[in-house]
This record gives sequence, structure tokens and C-alpha cells, in this order.
Amino acid sequence: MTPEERDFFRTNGYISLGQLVDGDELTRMVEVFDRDRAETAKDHWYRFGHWQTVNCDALFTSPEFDELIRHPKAMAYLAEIMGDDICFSELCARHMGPYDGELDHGWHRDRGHWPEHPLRVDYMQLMVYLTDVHAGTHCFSISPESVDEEILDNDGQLTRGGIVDIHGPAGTGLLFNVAVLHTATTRPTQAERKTAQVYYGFTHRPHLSEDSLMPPALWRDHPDAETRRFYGLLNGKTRDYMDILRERGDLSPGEAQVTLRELDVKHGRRRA
Ligand SMILES: O=C(O)CCC(=O)C(=O)O
Ligand SMILES: [Fe+2]
Repeated sequence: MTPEERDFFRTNGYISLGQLVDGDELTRMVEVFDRDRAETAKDHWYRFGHWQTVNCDALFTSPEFDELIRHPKAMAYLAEIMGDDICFSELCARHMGPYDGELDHGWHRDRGHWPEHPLRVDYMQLMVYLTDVHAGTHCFSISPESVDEEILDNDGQLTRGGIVDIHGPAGTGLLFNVAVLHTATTRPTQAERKTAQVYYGFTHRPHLSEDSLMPPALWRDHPDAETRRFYGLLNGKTRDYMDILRERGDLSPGEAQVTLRELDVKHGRRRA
């Protein structure tokens, strides 16, 4: 991270990583995304928000997503923003299809700021576009906010900070403080938007959410201690899942997906 980039992050709450993945790596990640959605995990996708379907267990259903989660360039920037106590919190693969309704914004902050952190960061998100995103497609939008500025309500923030629509070719990566006001922008379009959205937190802070199972292959069985640590801040969903494994023994992929669906219902994430 250059001093200019650090300064940009301080004064805007986000930083573009440019073309984070390209070439064969991009082709492979799009294939993984498509296979997950259309074949291996299709029952695992559910409606979310205004116009999305999501699979928040995509790391479990398609372990290849680990490559994006721990992409070396993203991890290098995250290490400068968050230090070495960073851990995995959540991964959702998200899809937005063609749409002919009204332009839609749902401005929100995912979580509050952590005022004791020098950059007011508690949780970060890495957004990776897996399709081209431009003025004619759905996009991610953010209202820039400086760490030196007072935190305002939505209207006040939008008036002060305005709106930046993030555009870029497939493979574009973006990091943002999830406490900064943002939204998916849904617009009339024939184009699909595909994204992988990864959340990171601090190992010594509470876990973020009950959305993603932390696969035991990564935090329990992995040979590398740093990998086990990075994936080791378990959420309630993972603890519940481990209790079920203890009772029932190993689950087939189909049984595992049924079980994860039941846990999403239990945690209020989706309906039965
Ligand atoms: O999908 C998007 O563009 C934004 C989604 C969002 O608000 C989030 O991931 O927290
Ligand atoms: Fe959000």
C-alpha cells in the first residue's frame, strides 16, 4: 500500500485493488461460481435483499473460493489496514439477474465503526466482481467518509459524501470498511452481475455473523497453523454444525446442504 493509497483509504473508507484477478485465474473463478450456482450447490442459493440470490456457504460448497479469500494482494492490503490478527468472517457468492424494475438503493452500514481502531475499522469487506460492471449494469455503490469526519445519519452522509458507483472489468477487487454507508445499486439491465464478497474481522473481536460455515478442513484439519488460525474464529453456525457431526457422524454433501439450510432457518437467515 503506498502512502497515497493509505491516505485515500483514510479519507474515503474504501480502496480499489484494480484488476485483482485476470486471465486463467479469472476464468477459473467464474467457472467455479457458475458450477456452484447451476450444479453443485444450486439448492443452497436463496433470495436476499432487493434483487439478489446468495450462497453464503460458498467456501464449503466450492472450496476453490479460498483462493480469492486469501488472495495475496488483498491480504497484503488488509494486513496494512488491520494488522496480523485478521481472520475470516464470511463469504457470500452473489448473483443479480436481468431486471426491469425501478432503480433501487438500500443504503446501510453493515456494522458500526470501531472507534478505538486508527482507521475506525471493525470488519472489512473484499468485493470481487466476476462480471464487467459499468453504468449499464447493477453495481456496488459507496458514500465516501473520512476517518476524521463525524459519523452522520444516512441522509446527512449522502449529502456530505455523495455517491460513488464502483465500475470495473470482471476481476476488479475493492476493499471497504463495512461501517461506511453503501448499497447494491439495482438498475434496469439485461446484464447479470456476479460477485464474491468476503468479510474479515479481528480474532480478538466478536465473530461477524452466522452466515458462513467455517469448514473444519481449514480450521481443524489443515496442516498449516496460520491457516487454522485465520479460519479459526468460529461462529454459532459452525459450532452447531460440529455438534451435529458429533451426533450423526460424517454427512454426505447432500445431507450437509440440508443441515446448513436448517441452521440458516434456526439463525433467522432464511425461511423454512
Ligand atoms: O451487493 C452489493 O453490491 C452490496 C451488498 C452489501 O451491501 C454488502 O455486501 O454488505
Ligand atoms: Fe452491506
